[in-house]
This record gives sequence, C-alpha cells and structure tokens, in this order.
Amino acid sequence: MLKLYVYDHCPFCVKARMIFGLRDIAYEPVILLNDDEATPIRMIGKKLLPILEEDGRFMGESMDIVTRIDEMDGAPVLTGPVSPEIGPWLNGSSGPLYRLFLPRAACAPFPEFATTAARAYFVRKKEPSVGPFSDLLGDRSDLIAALNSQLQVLAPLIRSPEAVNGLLSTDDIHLFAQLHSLSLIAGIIYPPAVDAYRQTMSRMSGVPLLDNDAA
Ligand SMILES: N[C@@H](CCC(=O)N[C@@H](CS)C(=O)NCC(=O)O)C(=O)O
Repeated sequence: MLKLYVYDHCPFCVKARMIFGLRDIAYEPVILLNDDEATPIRMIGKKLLPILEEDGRFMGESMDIVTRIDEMDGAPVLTGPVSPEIGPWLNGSSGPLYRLFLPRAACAPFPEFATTAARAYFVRKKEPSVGPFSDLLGDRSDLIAALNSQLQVLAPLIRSPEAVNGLLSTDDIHLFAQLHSLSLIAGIIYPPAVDAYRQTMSRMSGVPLLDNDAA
C-alpha cells in the first residue's frame, strides 16, 4: 500500500492527496506531529511534507508525487492545458491568503497539532513570515476584502466546476490547494462559480474543505 505522510493543514500535502482521489488510487495517509523532525529527515533528509513511501523508497516534493501517481498504470487524468491566467491569479492572492490562513491554522483542531509542543512549534516557525498572529486574528476586513475581490476575478476564469480550464490539469491541483486553505477563513464570499468549483473538486479529489473550522 502506498503511504503518504502529510499535515492536514498543508497546501502542498493537499496537492499530493488530490491526485490519489482524482485517479481513484488507494493509499494510507499518515499524519505526523508538526514537531516531529526526525521522521521526515530520516526519509528525505529534510523536514518537509508531503512524502510518498512506495516499496520502502521515499519521495518528497508535492508536484513530483502528483506526476508519479498520475502516471501510474498509464492512465493520467491531468491531461489538459494550463492557462496563462491561473498562475498569476494564484500569485496575486497568496499574500493576503496566507497572512490570514497561518494564524487560523495555528488555532484549528488539526491532528498534527495534537500536542501543545507540536502547536507551539508551528507558531514559532510560521509567525516570523507574516508578523504577530494576534494582529491577524482581529478585524482584518482589509485583507478579507482583498480576497473577496480576487474571487470576483477568478469566477469568470472557471470554465467548468470539474476542471478550471475545461479539462483537468495541474492548474486544478494548485487552485484547489489554495481554495482549500481559503476555506479556513471566515467572511469569504464565494461567487457561485467558485463555490461550485471548490465543492466539486473536493468531492472528486476526496479532500474535505475546512469550512467547518473557519474562523
Ligand atoms: N516544495 C515542497 C514544499 C513543501 C512544504 O513547504 N511543506 C511544508 C508544510 S506546508 C513543511 O513541511 N514545512 C516544514 C514545517 O512546517 O516545519 C513541496 O511542494 O512539497
């Protein structure tokens, strides 16, 4: 059985989880504690997830894992073209998104934060990249408004709820992973096309959204 080592909150891990669902390939997800440095370092020499374990061999890098699983048995599903508009959209929205996402992730009931030490490790490691989490957990209607207007730009780019460009492609992997992170943020207004897309992609990939823990 293929094993995939992940953190539930991690957008790169979402990318790797998605391809198993899209390809309907069984795997065993293993969620590591966030402060477990020894396990990933033993496997790939770095403290980074996701990691795929296949026949005792280990592979890091989410998109390498996506390619490996998609190519299995010669039946790839990510066969569509990428759009010149999706990459820039992802870059344009990732700033406000991860400033709001990281402090919320630090408070959410993810299994990788099952111990106080694991949660504290995440805060210590991520807070320097966005500034004090306390500032980002208060009223940040400025950042919410920026994300809501980005979603208005995204809506007309979605050609189908089953594939952003009409045929599944790596754009769907990157876009859904970002919308998965977004689902932890309360106050986001989803245009109908974006909502249909994220719900459909969640069902197709088997990766649940985080709406129930949104804050
Ligand atoms: N380029 C890597 C990036 C993976 C990555 O940044 N993973 C983060 C979690 S989202 C990680 O494990 N960081 C180490 C840590 O949080 O301590 C990939 O695409 O797989």
